[in-house]
Amino acid sequence: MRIHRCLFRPARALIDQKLDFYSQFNPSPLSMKQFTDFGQNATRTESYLFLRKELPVRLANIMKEFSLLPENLLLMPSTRAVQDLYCKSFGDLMEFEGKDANANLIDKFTDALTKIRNRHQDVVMTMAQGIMELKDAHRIDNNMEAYIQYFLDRFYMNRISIRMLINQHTLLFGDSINSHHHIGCIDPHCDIVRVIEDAYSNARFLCDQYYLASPELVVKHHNEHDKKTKYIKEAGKSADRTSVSVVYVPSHLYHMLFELFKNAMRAVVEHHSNGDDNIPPLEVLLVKGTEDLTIKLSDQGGGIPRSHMDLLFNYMYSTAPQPAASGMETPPLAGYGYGLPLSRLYARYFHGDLVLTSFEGYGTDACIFLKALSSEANELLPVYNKTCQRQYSTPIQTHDWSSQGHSAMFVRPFSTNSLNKLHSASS
Ligand code: P4A
Repeated sequence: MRIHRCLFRPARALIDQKLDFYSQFNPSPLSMKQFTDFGQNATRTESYLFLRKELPVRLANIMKEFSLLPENLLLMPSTRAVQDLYCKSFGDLMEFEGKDANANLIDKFTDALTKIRNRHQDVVMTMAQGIMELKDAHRIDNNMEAYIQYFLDRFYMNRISIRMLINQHTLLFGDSINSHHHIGCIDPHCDIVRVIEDAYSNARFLCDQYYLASPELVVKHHNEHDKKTKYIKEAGKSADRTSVSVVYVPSHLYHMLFELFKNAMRAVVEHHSNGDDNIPPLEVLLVKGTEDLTIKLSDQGGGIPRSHMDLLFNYMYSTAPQPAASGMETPPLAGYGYGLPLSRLYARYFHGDLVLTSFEGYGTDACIFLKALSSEANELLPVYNKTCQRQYSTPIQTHDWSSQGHSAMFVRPFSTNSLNKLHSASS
């Protein structure tokens, strides 16, 4: 169970020992409310003391899990490069272990975090590269594919969480001027309609450029929960626009919506490309209940067969050579990147979800669910433990349903995704 070669640090053995130590701790998930309270009240010393332990814990948890991947994959140059990055960053953080907080040291710590964030900028692409290297070199069986799917969901979720922690610290305590009313990267009054319109208009721009046509947008919202007084005040400020707001990271929401709008536009425009009929609009329904905030995006893009649904979230299936690398023009709405699986992770990160329901022959509904209450929006984090270790040594279930059907559902019965299992296992 070694972590492959840490090129940059002479003290390999020491790093391995520290990894063993920090991986014994479970990550401490924070709620959105804790993030905002912390952001408003904590000192940079408190932030330093928390992160000095929490970041190594989160890194160590995922690095140990990384090393459980099939050896074939770990031997690929790109996968090794990613492991080396993690090793280096973990080593950087070890420099601060046990050192007393003083202004100078915390400055250095903040710089180190910025360096780590930049160093890991391209990790998603490099991992995808590693998968392509594996595809080229080896046949990938169903087990291997399941391990990789399970791992990448957890690896990217861990990455999202680490970047969130780093961003909070650097935005709150770094040199940059903190923008208006935001708390780090959190908007305590994230205006959902504004983000919807923003994502729509940017996706529409790409769509118009490529197809010379795009669907209109109709937003319906229903705000049962927010106080009527606030409702009226905001409506008075800007004509007929009412607001639905939530404590959230606008960039995460934008990422999800932009992805869903691109997919919907592509499906709708291609489905109605005969030119005869008009392009039907995209419809968004926005609802804030007492527990959930729901954003439903409905399109009439013809939908996709049920048997195809799982593939939309499958990393192996979605890992294809980048068109840009081959010198061809990049189709701007080209999907099948990691757009959907990563968007679903963003939704799940704070205990929400992203669900697609398609009606083949008609269109697709994409729903984003978010927690309406910041006290319930806890980070969902992968934990390195016995249950997780077992995933990498247990072959996928053999069929206990007849498997002559052509539905992907029955190719690998009921193992659509790992996070569902995680939810049901812990409850
Ligand atoms: N029908 N429905 C969708 C797609 C088709 C769809 C589609 C052909 C498939 C691949 C793709 C983009 C669209 C949709 C909304 C979604 C997802 C898929 O959120 O209408 O490239 C990624």
